[in-house]
Amino acid sequence: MPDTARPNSLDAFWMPFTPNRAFKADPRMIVRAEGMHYFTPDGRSILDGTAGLWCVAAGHARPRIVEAIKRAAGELDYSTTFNLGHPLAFEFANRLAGILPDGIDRIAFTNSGSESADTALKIALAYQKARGKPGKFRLIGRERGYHGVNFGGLSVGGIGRNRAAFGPMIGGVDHLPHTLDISRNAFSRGMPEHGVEYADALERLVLLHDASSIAAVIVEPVAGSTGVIIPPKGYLERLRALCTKHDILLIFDEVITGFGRLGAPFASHFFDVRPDIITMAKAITNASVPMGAVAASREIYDTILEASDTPIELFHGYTTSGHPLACAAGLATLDTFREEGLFERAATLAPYWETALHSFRDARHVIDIRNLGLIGGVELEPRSGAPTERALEIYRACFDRGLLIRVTGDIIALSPPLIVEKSQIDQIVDTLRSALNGIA
Ligand code: PXG
Repeated sequence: MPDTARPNSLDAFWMPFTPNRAFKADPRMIVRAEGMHYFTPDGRSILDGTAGLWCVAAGHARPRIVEAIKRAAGELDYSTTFNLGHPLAFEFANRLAGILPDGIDRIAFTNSGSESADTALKIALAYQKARGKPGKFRLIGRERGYHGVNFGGLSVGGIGRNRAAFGPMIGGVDHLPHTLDISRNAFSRGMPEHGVEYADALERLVLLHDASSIAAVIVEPVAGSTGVIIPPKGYLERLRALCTKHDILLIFDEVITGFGRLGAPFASHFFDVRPDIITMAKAITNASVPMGAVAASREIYDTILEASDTPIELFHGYTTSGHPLACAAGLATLDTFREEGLFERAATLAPYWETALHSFRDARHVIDIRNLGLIGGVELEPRSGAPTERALEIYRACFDRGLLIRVTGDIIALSPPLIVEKSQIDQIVDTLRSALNGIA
């Protein structure tokens, strides 16, 4: 076991979204990863059923990506992209433009999904001002939406617990209803039949606020963090049509759905619905170096540049926007995806994945199963008086049996790396079933 596997103390690291007291009393450590697996300090292998945190899409420690990062670190460790260029940033933006939907190809780099959400919201506001409509300032999110933890994304986000401690949020925000409707859609395979009309709530917000005050709507095409909410058939199309009708920008947060998760480069391709802005992060570098990005339509970019009465057109950016190591990792990630057919692989595996997941239909405690591409959600009945406990026990039981899953509330979320083999899908399902059978 390397020394780093035995830190002297766990006190100093304030862990994110973690019950720090409970974790530090009973820690679980990871020291290495390769392909589909993590390894614990005592050498146990853990099958990664969640691609890290929806992000290690091409599997762990892929040699091409590792080499690219090493090479970049030795060549150009850092150079600002404020008024100075380095080739990798332009090259990576060009390559991303090549896999994004046509015309959504002006790319700003960030360092995370949260920064991408806030960047996208700011671009939407700047665009409305640039086209002479500064009164269009409202931002519409959705209940149960997750757009990270910074104030913009938090404000349009729809997870009460994430917002509760942090004051009034930014002004001028409203929310659409979420589309999870277990009473009508339980155990749907793929996109649920019922709920297209949830999009019509935008008409009500337009009546309430007037379209002349609304800048943008932001949604995840498939909501991940709040427990895998698949859009009802026709919902995204209707939302697009209503945004167009009322001259409102549509932002797709593709931090989870981007980079092949549904079997196409982006969810925009998969659903054949064209937003005006796409945010991404996570798998953009296979999570090997932190990075995010925002792709805006040419119309948005050109409008903001042409309307600017100052040399700098958009007063926004981060010290490490377009960091050389991240760009190198991103380019190598795209190469790996292309060589191994990973943009399409989820589409090939989706039928097997769907059948495997829905084998839980009669398992104990299971009240709904949701799937699309290589995403799966298994919702459990909460234990009476102790919500979330059952799912947490399942999480621990799976880890002890050599499988990493993700739980949120009483929902199990699954999103294996796109390189997963069918036998490993079987292993995920068998392990989860034995964990479900073993708890009260
Ligand atoms: N948008 C979406 C759609 C996300 O899923 C973010 C933005 C924020 O990304 P950063 O890089 O700032 O974390 C996310 C992040 C989970 C889980 O358990 C999901 C995320 C983060 C942590 C946990 O599903 N998604």
